Amino acid sequence: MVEWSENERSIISNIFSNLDYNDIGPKALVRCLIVYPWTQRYFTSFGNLYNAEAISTNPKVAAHGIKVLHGLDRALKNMDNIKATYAELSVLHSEKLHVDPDNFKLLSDCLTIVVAGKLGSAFTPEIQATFQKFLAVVVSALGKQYH
Ligand code: ZNH
Repeated sequence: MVEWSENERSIISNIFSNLDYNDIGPKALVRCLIVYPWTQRYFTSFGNLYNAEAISTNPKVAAHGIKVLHGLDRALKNMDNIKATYAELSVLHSEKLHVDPDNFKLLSDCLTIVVAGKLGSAFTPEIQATFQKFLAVVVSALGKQYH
């Protein structure tokens, strides 16, 4: 099981309580779709994703970015049981959506970059390490139900 120090817990809850989901969620997903274009294949139902401009102004992409970011709330509220918390979402991504689990890491890296850009110098190495630890645990949990 993953252990969290009191300091790590407060860092994580601080980041999320100051996060503008409606801004950061879309930016992270947009960045992922542009930088790793093969991730677009899962979103054909979202319409026009022809270029960076189309991706960044697509309302369905924005809405989904917000939804995914809210998906992280579950981990936040269940820090000591992240694996079980994502069991159902892991099955969904594996069996129904057929999302290659490598993509979870790509999106989490994009999220880290966007959060870093937002926080600037407040995103200290210690905060970065804790945030990336948190995302790594989520990514691992989301990949757990793949066979
Ligand atoms: Zn995912 C969906 C989360 C990643 C793809 N997602 C989803 C949802 C959620 C999530 C919450 C919803 C579900 C329901 O409805 O029930 N994701 C998530 C998270 C993450 C993710 C948390 C990480 C971090 N995804 C992802 C990726 C991808 C995806 C990476 C690809 C690339 N998802 C997806 C899809 C879907 C989802 C496709 C479906 C959409 C629609 O709407 O259809």
